[in-house]
Amino acid sequence: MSHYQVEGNDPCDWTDWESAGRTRGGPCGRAAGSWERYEEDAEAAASLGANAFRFSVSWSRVEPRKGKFDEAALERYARLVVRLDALGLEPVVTLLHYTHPRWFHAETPWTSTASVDAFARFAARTARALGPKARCWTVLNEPLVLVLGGFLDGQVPPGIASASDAARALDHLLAAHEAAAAQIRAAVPGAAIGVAHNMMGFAPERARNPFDRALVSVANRFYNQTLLDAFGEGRWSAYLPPFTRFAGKRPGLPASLDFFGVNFYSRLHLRFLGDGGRIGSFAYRDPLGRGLTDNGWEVVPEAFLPLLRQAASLGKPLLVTENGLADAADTKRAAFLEFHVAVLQAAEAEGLPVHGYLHWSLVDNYEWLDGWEPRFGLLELDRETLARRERPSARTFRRLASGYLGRPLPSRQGR
Ligand code: IFM
Repeated sequence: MSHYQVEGNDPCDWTDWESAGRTRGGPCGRAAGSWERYEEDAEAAASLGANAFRFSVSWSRVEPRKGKFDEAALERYARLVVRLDALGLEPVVTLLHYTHPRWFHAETPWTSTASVDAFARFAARTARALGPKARCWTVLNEPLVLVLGGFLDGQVPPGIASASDAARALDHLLAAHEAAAAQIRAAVPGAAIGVAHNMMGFAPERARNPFDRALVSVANRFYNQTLLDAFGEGRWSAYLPPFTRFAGKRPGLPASLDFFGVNFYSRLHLRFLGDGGRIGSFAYRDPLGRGLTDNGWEVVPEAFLPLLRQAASLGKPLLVTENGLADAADTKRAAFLEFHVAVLQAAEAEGLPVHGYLHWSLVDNYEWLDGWEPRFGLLELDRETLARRERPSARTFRRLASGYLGRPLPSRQGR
C-alpha cells in the first residue's frame, strides 16, 4: 500500500495537482480511509496468510512545514509498526512514493542538491521514530518513473518537461537514497535497505522487424537497466532517443543497497516509426488472448522471469515489491496470481535469489492519474462506507501464501 493511495485527506503536491485539474480520475479525497484503518488492513493481510506488509510514510504528514516535524504523525506510523510486529507481519517501509510536502518543490526541489539533505533529514527522523521493528526499507519507490513523469513528461508533479532537469533529478534521487540509507542504518541496527524499481517487459510489435527489435533493446536498456547499473556499478549512462541522456556516477550506491525490489505488471509492444516526428510507438496488446486488464494492460507472466533474471544479475537478494492487476469483476486475478507465483517458483528453482512477493494491492486504492476506476485490491472497497470485502481471488491468495515459502526477507549484507 502507499500512503497517498489509501490514507485519505493528506494535503501535498498531488492534492494541488488534482485541484489544478491535472488528473483524469477525480480527487483522491478520503482514499480508503486507511489513516484511521491501518490496523484493520493489517489484520486483513494477516488473515490472508501474508507475512509482510508494505506501506509508505507520508512525508507531507510527517514534515508539513520545512524542518517542523509532526510527532503525532510519526507516532501513528510507529503504532502501525508495533501492530504489524504483533501480527507477525514484517513491515516493509517506503519513504518516497511519488508525493511531496507542499513546500518541497519550491524550497528544495529534486533539481537542487538541497533535496538530498532534506530527504536525509526526513529519513533520519522517520527511522528513529519507527525503530528497530522496522527492518526492511524500500527507500524510493520507482524513482525512474517519478523522473520520467515529473521531469521529462510533465505529467505528474512538479510538472517539468526538461531532459537536463530530469537527469539532475535522477542523480539527486539516487544521492538521496544513499544519504537516507546511511541514516536508517545508523538508527536501525541490521536494517535491510532496498529500492522498488518498476520493470517492464518489451516486445517488438513485428517479431522479425529489425527496427522494432532494436527499439526493444533500447527501451530495456533505458527503462529496466539504468537503475541496475546505478546500484550495481555506482554509475549509469542511459539513452532515450532522440534527445535524452541520463548519465552519472555515485560510487557509494552499491554499498548502500542490501536488496533490489522489482515492481512488475506488464509488457509494452514497440513499433519503429522513424517518421521524423516520432521514433516509435508503444502500446499494450493481447497476443496471448488472455484479455487486457481493466486499465488496458497485457497479462503476461512470461515476461516476468526474464526480468527477474536481469535483476538478479545485480548479485543482490530480490524482493518482488509489487505485482497485481486492475480487475474490478475479479475474473482474472486468481489466474494472474497462480501464473505469477508459478514464475517465482521457477525463479527459485533456477537459483534466483527471490526472497518474497508483495501483491499490489491489499485493498482498492486511488490510482494516480486514473483515479478510482482501476481496482487493484484483493479486498474490494465500498467507496461510500469504506468497508472492505474480500474478493473471491483472496481465497487463491490465501492458498498460495500458505504454500509459497519464500526465503527469509533480505538482511543487511555482511552482518
Ligand atoms: O499504483 C501504482 C503504484 O503506486 C506504483 N506502481 C504501479 C502501481 C500500479 O499502477
